[in-house]
Amino acid sequence: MDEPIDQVVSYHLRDGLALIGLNRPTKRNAINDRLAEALHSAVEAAQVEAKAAVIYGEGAHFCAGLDLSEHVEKSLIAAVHGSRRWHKIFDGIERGCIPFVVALKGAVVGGGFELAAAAHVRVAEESAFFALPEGTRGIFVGGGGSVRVSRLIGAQRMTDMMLTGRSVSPVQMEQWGGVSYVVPDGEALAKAIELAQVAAQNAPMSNYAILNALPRIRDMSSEDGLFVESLMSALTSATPEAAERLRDFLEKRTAKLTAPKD
Ligand code: 1HE
Repeated sequence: MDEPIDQVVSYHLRDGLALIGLNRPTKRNAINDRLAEALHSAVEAAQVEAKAAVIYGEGAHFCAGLDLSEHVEKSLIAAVHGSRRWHKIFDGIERGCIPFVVALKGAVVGGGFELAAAAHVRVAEESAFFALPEGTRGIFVGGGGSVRVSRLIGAQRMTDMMLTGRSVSPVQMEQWGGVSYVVPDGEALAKAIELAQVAAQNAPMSNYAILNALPRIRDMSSEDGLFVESLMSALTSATPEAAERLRDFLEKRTAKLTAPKD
């Protein structure tokens, strides 16, 4: 498949990578029900067709969060169902079969930050700004942020962001652990693609373990986590890919690790 899933989300398959674009730039890629469902379809397609995926925003912003114009019309129960639906869609990103890298610029706000937090690697341009203005809007996070964002940057920093509604710079966010890379404007998508290509080369079982075992182990006691780690370690070691890759190293057919350039 290499066509828009819906006009509000673009989907392109390039050399085993799925490129998923939030495509509602006139509304700053705010997530309405239609965009959420189109994103879900794109994520599902990527899990089947690609070895890794990149999510980015069309236009000057990554995502302005929940579409407030649609939300204001919703009944109490529809709002609960809507939030639970976001949880399912974002869980599909976080705990699926392939790595997701997000390329961030402009507004990474509310639900946009929650979406970014569900991905595995975050790259931000210098123009990016992060905010959780739910408090000022009279609502609360509903896309998994109270779990993912608070674990990513710490509950106290998230509390500060929600109480004050302040914007946080990418450099500050990198210091907080919320993003892993800060790049000049215009370069986030290329960097995200480069990182996704690297992750796509890993053994599939290793990537599956990284995506699915790590977040679960984080939620376990130390004792249970170490036990599951041992099982996962043995399982990955028992695959043919591991045998081949270990032999390649021992017989000096792989590049050595080097110190970082920067
Ligand atoms: C929107 C939305 C939106 C823009 N829902 N329509 N999110 C927020 O509180 C962020 C609200 N948005 C903004 O603060 C600004 O729009 C931006 C800083 C992101 C961009 O500013 P700017 O000057 O480039 O654009 P704009 O003129 O403010 O917006 C362009 C259009 O997008 C305009 O519509 P128009 O019909 O007047 O052209 C805006 O109304 C529209 N727009 N953002 C609906 N969010 C699951 S719980 C998650 C809870 C949250 O995500 S809360 C955070 C919500």
